[in-house]
Amino acid sequence: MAAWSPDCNQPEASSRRAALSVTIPAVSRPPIALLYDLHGNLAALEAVVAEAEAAGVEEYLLGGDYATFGPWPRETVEVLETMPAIARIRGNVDRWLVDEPEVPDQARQLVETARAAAGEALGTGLVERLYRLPERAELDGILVCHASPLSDIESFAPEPQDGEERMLAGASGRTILFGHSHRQFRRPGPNETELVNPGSVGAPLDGDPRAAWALFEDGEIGFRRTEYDVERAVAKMRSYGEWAQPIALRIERGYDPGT
Ligand SMILES: [Mn+2]
Repeated sequence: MAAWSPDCNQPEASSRRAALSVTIPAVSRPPIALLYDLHGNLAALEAVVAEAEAAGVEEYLLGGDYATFGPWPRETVEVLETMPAIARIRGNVDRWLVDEPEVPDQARQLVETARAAAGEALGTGLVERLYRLPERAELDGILVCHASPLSDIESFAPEPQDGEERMLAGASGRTILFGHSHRQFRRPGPNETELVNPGSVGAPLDGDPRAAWALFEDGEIGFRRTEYDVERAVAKMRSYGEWAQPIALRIERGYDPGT
């Protein structure tokens, strides 16, 4: 028998292993920041990144809707491109840079104007990059999507709704991470899922204008809110003219003035 072969019956060998087990630190990694629905808000992104870095974050999960409907579409995407991302998925407004938007008639004009402004600011290279991002990702068994596993525009409400199981598209027994509604919440979902929405960095719609995001640390998702220079974002948004005023109001108040 080789000299290195383990033998549990030897008290000497087992005490060596016991000593080793306390000197090797537990495997852990830095927390990951979960950022959804940035919508061209560079001021909010900068504040969130500063807070994330202070919390020890070295990697980000980027959940889609990066440029359109915000004050700094190109500058925001340029910063996001430089950030180390463990996953980077596409949101509906990233898809709408190329595809025809699926929106009701009363919203069509604003959406068309905003997507044209974002597309022009980004240029074809960045539009292509955003359009080609994947729709879903995985993070330690968590299913990562933009609005739901089914769709990038149909999403779960803060309170349970009839028929919402359909939006799981067969997913069960796991955490579903999604954004899109710009409302930070978590609750049990159908099929033994946990539904987690970190909220929106660039345009929260739950009445709190502070940037919303989450920190994934030691297997747990913790919600965060970060104060930033809202007035700087509002002033820049107003500078685009009449069409941008509803967007400026929504950034300023943290809810949609039309609802
Ligand atoms: Mn969206």
